[in-house]
Amino acid sequence: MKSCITISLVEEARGGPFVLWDGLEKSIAFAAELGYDAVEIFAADFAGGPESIDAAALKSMLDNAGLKCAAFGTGAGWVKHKLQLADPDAGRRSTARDFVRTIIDFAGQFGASAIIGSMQGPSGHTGDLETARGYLCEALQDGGAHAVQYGVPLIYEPLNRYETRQCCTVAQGVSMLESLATDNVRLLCDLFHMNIEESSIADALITGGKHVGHIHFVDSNRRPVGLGHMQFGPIIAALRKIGYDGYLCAEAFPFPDPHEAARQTMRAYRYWTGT
Ligand code: LER
Ligand code: MN
Repeated sequence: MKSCITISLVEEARGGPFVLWDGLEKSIAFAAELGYDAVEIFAADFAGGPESIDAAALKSMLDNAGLKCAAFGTGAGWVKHKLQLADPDAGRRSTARDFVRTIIDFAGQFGASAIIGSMQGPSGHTGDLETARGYLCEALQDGGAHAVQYGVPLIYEPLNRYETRQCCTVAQGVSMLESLATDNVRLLCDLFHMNIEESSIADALITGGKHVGHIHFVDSNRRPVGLGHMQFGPIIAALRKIGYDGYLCAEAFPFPDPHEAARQTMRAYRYWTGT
């Protein structure tokens, strides 16, 4: 398993569960200094607007630091533009899919995946559940097929019930993924959401099996690993049992501050993985 840490560039997401907030250059250098393998980036724009990431500059920052980019979040589509993939309005749905495709294309240059989290449709979306689920499946098929050209999967994240009415458990995620026309979508298992929704986090990871593609590594209270009451022994054992070799990515509140949260997660990562 490999270590990873989140960087947010989206001011509107302040207060959210992202660890580093100090811009790409400083955040990447700090992650490298602590020995992280990769970063996950939450950005507002990928298509050349004023808040857009410069791909060439990012590449050279990552190369200089010896870091990989594991994934890019798509949630700014919701946070900034109120776009979501299950919007009842066909035009808005199509704009939401285009936004996701832009991120898949951007991420592809880095061998990284795009993550569908809050873009799946929040808890308050209108319309009936089955229709909303159908729209989500269409979008995942579209995005999963689009990502094939980059040799990476699209990543789908079940969220807790207060954030979505789509999939809240790993089992629901597995059965949705198995119904898709593409096999290029994997699950993001966020331990914070799982702590709310699953009867056993370890058993749920076993259920996820080969579908597990990314982990948000965080404690029960969404603080960095070690600062809550999550039982990590069985979780790590379950990940080993399913042969998971992807990232354990710190997506946690920057508590008590971003740098200490990053250090705490790295200490916990080393402890639990024995590295
Ligand atoms: C939101 O709760 C979350 O976990 C993020 O990873 C998805 O946008
Ligand atoms: Mn998450």
